[in-house]
Amino acid sequence: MRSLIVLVLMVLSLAAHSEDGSRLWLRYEPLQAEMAGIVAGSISSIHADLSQPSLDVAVDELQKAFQGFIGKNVPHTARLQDRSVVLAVKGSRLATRLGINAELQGMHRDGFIIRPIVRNRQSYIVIASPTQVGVLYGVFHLLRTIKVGDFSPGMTIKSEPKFDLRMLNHWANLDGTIERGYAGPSIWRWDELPEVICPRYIQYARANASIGINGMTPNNVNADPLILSDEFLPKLKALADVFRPYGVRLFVSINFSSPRIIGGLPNSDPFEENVQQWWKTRVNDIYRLIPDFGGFLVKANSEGQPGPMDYGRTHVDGANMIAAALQPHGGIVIWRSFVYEPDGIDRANEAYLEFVPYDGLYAPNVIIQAKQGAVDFQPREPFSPKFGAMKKTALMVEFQITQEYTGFSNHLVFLAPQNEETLRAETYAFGPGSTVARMTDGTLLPNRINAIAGVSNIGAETNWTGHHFAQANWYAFGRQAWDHELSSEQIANEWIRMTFTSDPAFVEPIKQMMLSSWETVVNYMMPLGLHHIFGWDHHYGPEPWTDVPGARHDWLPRYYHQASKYGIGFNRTRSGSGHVDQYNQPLSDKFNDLNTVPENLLLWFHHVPWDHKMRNGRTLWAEMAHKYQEGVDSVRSFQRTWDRMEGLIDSERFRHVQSRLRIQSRDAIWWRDAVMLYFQTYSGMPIPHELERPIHDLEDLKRVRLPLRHFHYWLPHFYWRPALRPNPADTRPEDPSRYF
Ligand code: GCW
Repeated sequence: MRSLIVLVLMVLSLAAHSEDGSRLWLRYEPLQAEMAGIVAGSISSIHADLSQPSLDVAVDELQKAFQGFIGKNVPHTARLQDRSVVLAVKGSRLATRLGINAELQGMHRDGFIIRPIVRNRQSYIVIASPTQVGVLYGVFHLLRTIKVGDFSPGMTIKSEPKFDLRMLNHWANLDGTIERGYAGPSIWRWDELPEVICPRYIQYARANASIGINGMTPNNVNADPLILSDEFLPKLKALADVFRPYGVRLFVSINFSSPRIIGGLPNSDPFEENVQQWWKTRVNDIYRLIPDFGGFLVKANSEGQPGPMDYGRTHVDGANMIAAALQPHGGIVIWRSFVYEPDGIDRANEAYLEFVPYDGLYAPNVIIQAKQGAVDFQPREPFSPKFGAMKKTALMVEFQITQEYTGFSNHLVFLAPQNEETLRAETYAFGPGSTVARMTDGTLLPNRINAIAGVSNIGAETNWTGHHFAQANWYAFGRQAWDHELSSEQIANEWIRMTFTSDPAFVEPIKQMMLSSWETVVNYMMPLGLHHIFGWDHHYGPEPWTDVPGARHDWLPRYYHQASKYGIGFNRTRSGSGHVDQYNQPLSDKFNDLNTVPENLLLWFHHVPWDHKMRNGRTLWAEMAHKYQEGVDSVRSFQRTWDRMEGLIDSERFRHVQSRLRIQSRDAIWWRDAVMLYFQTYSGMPIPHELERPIHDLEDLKRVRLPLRHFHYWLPHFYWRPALRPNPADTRPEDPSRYF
């Protein structure tokens, strides 16, 4: 009796936690009858002839999946059998016996083939790759095709990643907080490592392997030098050991002043021999513990971080010095180009001015990591012109998966279309076809390191990312890093089916909702090329009016919107900051000319009068009003769409998403009212009468204070900027339970 009660309790507790989002897209729920029949009929066992860590993981994954999919234990057999799934690594006895080595010749080391082979009247589904990790990728691909409904036992698939290094950057601090993290504290428990290996680390590595992510930095780019201390190296080793079977290589974000701060040297000048020696020795120490260590990610001379310029040296001097220490071990330096010196004319120009003149001078094991846009991760930015300008230096894109500027984990925003827009953007570096993707994936600039990075959105929350739909952004980044030609639609389709259900009544409307969600957030936050009109520091809500006495002008919204009674927008044309000329022709002319600039970037490149005539005949002012209203209307339609889904999925996730959509809807109205009412004080024009009226008063909205204490984890780690100060004119008592 007692054991029965225990069993019931176990089942109940399982049920209670089963749809909490912790399983991500790796939910192996029973297949629909037809696919279950096909799988059960074509797969009877698993065979892999050598025991290697990644193959063991692969076998385990297949067994788990088939158990869930068809409710059957598919055994791992010592011999080939009819209807075996066969896992073969190039050059192994098994691969030779199957005669598959030739096909793997010249293939990317992470690539794989899935195809049927018939021998002696037995048929197998073979998953083969040049490496064991490649086989694991093939296994995850097979499981995806099954879940998405594309599987047939006769199918042949050959897949290779477009980027060699597909990595996540965690902006997690060593104290457990995460800069710009919205899903709870960090999953890295440094205080417990290396002794305690939290099971989440394994799940993390597994999830990354399932989408092809093969590199990561666990710590913030605003880096604590302690990460390289004697105390931390064994902790790093423990993580690297966990990740290795899943093909995820460990990198570390470093602080340029480490030699001085933890090495006890008088300075960290890259020209000093003892500094160079310090890096060499430390790097050797790391490789002794972690032979496949990836290298360092560096944020230098940016936002208060130390760097070579502190000693009158250049980015090249700094990057190449560290690269020299890593080079003998095959490690690389990923040097960020997110820099913007104060007092320039235009922040958008800065990184280009600091980096492009040094094109070609970086060591071969240095790669420059540039944010997708020229300023920051704004809701919409044109791609950074550096991607079309640096032809002799390896360059990689940094996307932001965490939603610093798109509503945190409160707003449903599927970012794949944004990444897609950047990756497919034409730079014209070598004429048409020189897209950002092809400039960085080794196609147009071969023989260089090629890579892509995303700033991770995961934290310790049960569902990993705060919002269930934010998981899709982690998923999409991995899929796009593997293949930037995949469409956002295909990625959404896969993710929905794996994460929720294959019921078309759910898949189709939710796919449409996801695909329009990025344009929606652009509309209700910053349409028509508006940018950086966020609240000071938190970057969540609207504060186009913010003024912080003594702050750098390029941290304040007014610098970006430049609104006056005459008009609005940042003049980056030849009569303004000249930023347009950092782009190649014909883009520079196109952006420079008011008649040809894409209207969704109008105010990014131009300062225009309020009554400027848009191509649809509306005034700029009216068009802005329409865009904001469109944004609000779309979120409301998301709410309606979502409510119709009740019953098609579990109530746990249904309710969670429903409640976040409510916040998003409220926030969209907040944005619309705040921005329109504020700019109206300049334009003096009425909100078009066919549109909804504002429901707030501007003065009330100006008094909104975010309940910061509820958002501990997005407070930046560095305290060199003035903290949010209460508005002295604000006499209302603070009510942290509401925004306004
Ligand atoms: O957008 C800014 C963020 C900072 C971040 C910085 C960067 C890690 O507001 O929090 O710092 O970018 O990318 O370095």
